[in-house]
Amino acid sequence: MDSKEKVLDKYSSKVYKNRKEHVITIEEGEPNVIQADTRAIPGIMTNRGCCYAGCKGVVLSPLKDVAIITHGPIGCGFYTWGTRRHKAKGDENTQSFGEYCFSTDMQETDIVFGGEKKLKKAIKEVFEIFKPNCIMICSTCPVGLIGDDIHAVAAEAEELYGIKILAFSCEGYKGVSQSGGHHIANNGLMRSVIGTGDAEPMKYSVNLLGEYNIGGDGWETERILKRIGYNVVSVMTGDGSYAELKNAHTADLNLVQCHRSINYIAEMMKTKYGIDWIKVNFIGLDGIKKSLRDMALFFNDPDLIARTEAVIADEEEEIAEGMAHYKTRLEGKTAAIYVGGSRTHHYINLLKTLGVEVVLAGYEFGHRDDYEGRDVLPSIKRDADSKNVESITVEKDPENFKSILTPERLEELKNAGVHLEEYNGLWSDINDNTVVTDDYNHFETEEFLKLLKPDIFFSGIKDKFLIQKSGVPSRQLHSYDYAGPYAGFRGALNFAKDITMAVYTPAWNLVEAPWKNTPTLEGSLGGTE
Ligand code: CFM
Repeated sequence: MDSKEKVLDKYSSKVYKNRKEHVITIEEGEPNVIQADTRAIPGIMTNRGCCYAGCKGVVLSPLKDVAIITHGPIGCGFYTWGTRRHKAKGDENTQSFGEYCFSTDMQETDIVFGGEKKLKKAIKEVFEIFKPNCIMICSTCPVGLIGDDIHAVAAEAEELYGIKILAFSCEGYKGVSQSGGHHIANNGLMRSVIGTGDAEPMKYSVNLLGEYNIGGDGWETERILKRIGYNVVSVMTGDGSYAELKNAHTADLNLVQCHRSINYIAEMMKTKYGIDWIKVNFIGLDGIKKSLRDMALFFNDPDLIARTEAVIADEEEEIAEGMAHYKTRLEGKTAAIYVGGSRTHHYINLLKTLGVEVVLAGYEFGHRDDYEGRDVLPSIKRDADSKNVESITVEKDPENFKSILTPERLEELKNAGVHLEEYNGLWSDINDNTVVTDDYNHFETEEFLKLLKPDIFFSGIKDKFLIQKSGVPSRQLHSYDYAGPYAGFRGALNFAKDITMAVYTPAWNLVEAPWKNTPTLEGSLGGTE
């Protein structure tokens, strides 16, 4: 392989001017500034999702006891039906609508004459058939364009049926899934759901924020937390529920798994309820161990600390042999990893454990703080594009506010390496000389495949096939290609097994494209004339 410098030189000559600041090589001792969180370029085959995808698909859908009605043409509802694999299970106390897809299925006549009537009818139908405790309405592009007032419909229906009905104006065109969609959904939950429950506070209680239970990740994380003795009040939002989320304000500590989608909610809960947050990572052995130890130190109970160590030792032993085996197969391989706004960071420590070097990394829609760390936040100038991002302010809730750490304890924690309300970003995970691209496109994917020749590519669903067909195996880290869980100790072993199979089965590299061997028409014996 060419040296990294040469690689980027070659690449730079082809890169468009407006992309130059989005593509950098990490250099030791340099500030490593990257351009991020800008709008997708019109006409480009972007890997990103839309505002509706971020609101309905990412944040709200995993709330299992909520019937979510997509107000719009059927395609939007259909595309967000089951594809993300945020698993959910109901029980005798909790309804689960995870298998359903509710939509108003707008037609041309609704676009011309207005869709509010149809929406009212849909709410009535859902209420009468399913009797949910909460209905949410998510609007798609045409709804915003024709001006249906979904909020008025929701308010009227709430009164009529006596259940919670919330509306989200998350029309796809408002922006990228994260910039528009996550914020609209999360802010709605902060405003109307969190803090409305009356459960009693529990000991060692935590909320798991930014964990969406893709392929069962959240279940594996919860299994470990419960084994140690934590009470998980709510998960926001993987296999989560409206019923649990109402009591999220009673937790002692917020654990932030996906920084991109939820950091501002953690901050708001700190302001409003005094709940501290720590950045955790339950993917990869180093990440899990650091997270569990930080949590134990936060609660500072000798029993909890001892149980944490015992569980770590036990879980690690269970997978040790398998991990060592897969490491022998993977050591020295190279990987490219490019996911939405957090997972690139989540997986790098796991890849390192398996001896895999990351040569190309990036996010679809991470912000500069996801790359460079939260210290950079004050210096980020929000541009005109960010006016689409809804932001709300909250105030201290005198009834529910608590502060469980003394200033002395805070200092002790800092000295022990437990940093509350902090995150150092992707830079702290990756090696010098790694190439990083923000919001990369198909053209760049092809270029990097040729230049960096990774052994495996962790991609999204849109770029996956292009990569596979070029002969490089791709595992996509959004829905895990029907596999998982990858979180926790057992998940690490699943991951090691799956990527070993992928690396040693580069199927498209083993076949010759039929047209490469087909004789030209002139030389063909089988011509039709
Ligand atoms: Fe957070 Fe996610 Fe991600 Fe995200 Fe996503 Fe996802 Fe993702 Mo797909 S909330 S930022 S908007 S970790 S759906 S579970 S995998 S792009 S890296």
